[in-house]
Amino acid sequence: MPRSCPDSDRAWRLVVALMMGACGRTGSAFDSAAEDRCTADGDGFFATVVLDYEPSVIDFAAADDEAVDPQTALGAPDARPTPPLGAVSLGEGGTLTLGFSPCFVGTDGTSAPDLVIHEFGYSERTTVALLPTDRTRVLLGSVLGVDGYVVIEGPPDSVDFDIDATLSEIPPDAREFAAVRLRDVAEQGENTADTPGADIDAVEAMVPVPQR
Ligand SMILES: [Ca+2]
Ligand SMILES: [Ca+2]
Repeated sequence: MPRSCPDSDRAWRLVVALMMGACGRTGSAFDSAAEDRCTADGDGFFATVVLDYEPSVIDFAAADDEAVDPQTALGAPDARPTPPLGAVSLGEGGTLTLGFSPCFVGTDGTSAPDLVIHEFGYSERTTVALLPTDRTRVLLGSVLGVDGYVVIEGPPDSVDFDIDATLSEIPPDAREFAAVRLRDVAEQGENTADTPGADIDAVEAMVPVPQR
């Protein structure tokens, strides 16, 4: 399917939408309620909003409605072995982009995981990329991809990502992101016709910080 605009434009539109949402609620960049909620207390903070969902360009007969409902990737893990599954299928090579309003994704500055992907069913590889905030976008230099995202690496088949390790060359204060994009790595993993690609149950930010 042809894209209506380049990936970099799409990324920037998401940042603008996120910032407008924050200002619309509060009328200011800071939100005291957000400061209360976006606190790293060890429990993590789960994605709250779907920003984009583009499953495989190849249509598939979904196992159930929830298998193609990106809302099932929000909140705490709740996937089940029988329908409704509570997890969304990316399709072969598909993408899912999630936000964490009223928080941004931060890091703890140590080797502890900062982001955890809760996948359901067979483990299928995904590429994880982070959308900078309006503030951090200009601080990232060469780690920022042409599509406006920063790809982060983890051990093969890992679900825990230490953003600090991947971005050690940029200042800790610049390691703050507005959204997480997951892209299924096509042509690997189990062949599951009605739930193709990675099946995402939840995405957890271990260090949520108030939007600013
Ligand atoms: Ca870390
Ligand atoms: Ca879920």
